[in-house]
Amino acid sequence: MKVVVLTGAGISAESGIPTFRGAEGLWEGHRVEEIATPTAFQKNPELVHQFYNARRRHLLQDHILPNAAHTALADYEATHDDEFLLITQNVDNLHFVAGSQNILPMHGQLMEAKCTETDKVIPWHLDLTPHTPDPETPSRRGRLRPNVVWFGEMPYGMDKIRRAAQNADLFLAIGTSAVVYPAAGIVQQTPKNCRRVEINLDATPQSEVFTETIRGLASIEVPKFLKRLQSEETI
Ligand code: BJW
Repeated sequence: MKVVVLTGAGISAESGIPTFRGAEGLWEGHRVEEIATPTAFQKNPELVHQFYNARRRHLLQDHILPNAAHTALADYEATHDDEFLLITQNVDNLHFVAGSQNILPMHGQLMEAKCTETDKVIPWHLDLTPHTPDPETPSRRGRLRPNVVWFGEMPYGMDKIRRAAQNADLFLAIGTSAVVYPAAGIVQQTPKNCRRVEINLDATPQSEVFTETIRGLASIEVPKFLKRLQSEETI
């Protein structure tokens, strides 16, 4: 059984990382749609860097750890003997820390920086400013920006995502509001006979496309669902 999982901010909420569109989804009064754009970065790079510096520092705290949902996905993948792809919209590294292997971070990673001249990506754990040079650009004109995908930019891995979705037997969406495209449209690319399961606290604009909807906390419902799936697979 070929499994494709799509995760969003809801899976990391119980690890202490705020979601984008929840009650506490504003950052200093700004909506993510106002900050996560190339235009915002051009107009006010200090503000955009502050947003990502704060989130990077938050993620680096010792108490920010994967929760039972991240761990259950890593454990399931470790025993699964067919294709498994974990697509995450999250820029946190909690799936990596949990031990998942085949991860596609389609909106990039907070712990990486990208050169504005060469697009080369390097690991990065420190604060950035509009003047932080790329240590590796020969021209010395390159500056570093967070390696995250802003509105209007192309997410990573779209070809791989499309191929995996088109071949999926099971598509599992966890903790995503399904309002940001192209991620929200991946479920529509799965074949007719694909089992499509949504785990979320609330209904989403895509809920009707799923064959099963499970309402509840990811930390409870993901381990429960994957355990059920494993017992179905062994029958
Ligand atoms: C729980 C829970 C718990 C809570 N347990 N559940 C008009 C129409 C359609 C599309 C467009 C349009 N105008 C423009 C567009 C395109 C645009 C877009 O989608 N805009 C919409 C806002 C309308 N998209 C783009 O620009 C993308 N690029 C693009 O389209 O390129 C062209 C292209 C064309 C064709 C093919 C391919 C490409 C780029 C989008 C980049 C998004 N970037 C961000 C920021 C990343 C960096 C950062 O982190 O700062 O990505 S925005 C932000 O939203 C972030 C997230 O990954 C993304 C999705 O949010 P997510 O994860 O769903 O979080 P929330 O907060 O929205 O939802 C949390 C959910 O969890 C909720 O449902 C809760 O109920 C649930 N939950 N706790 C279970 N404990």
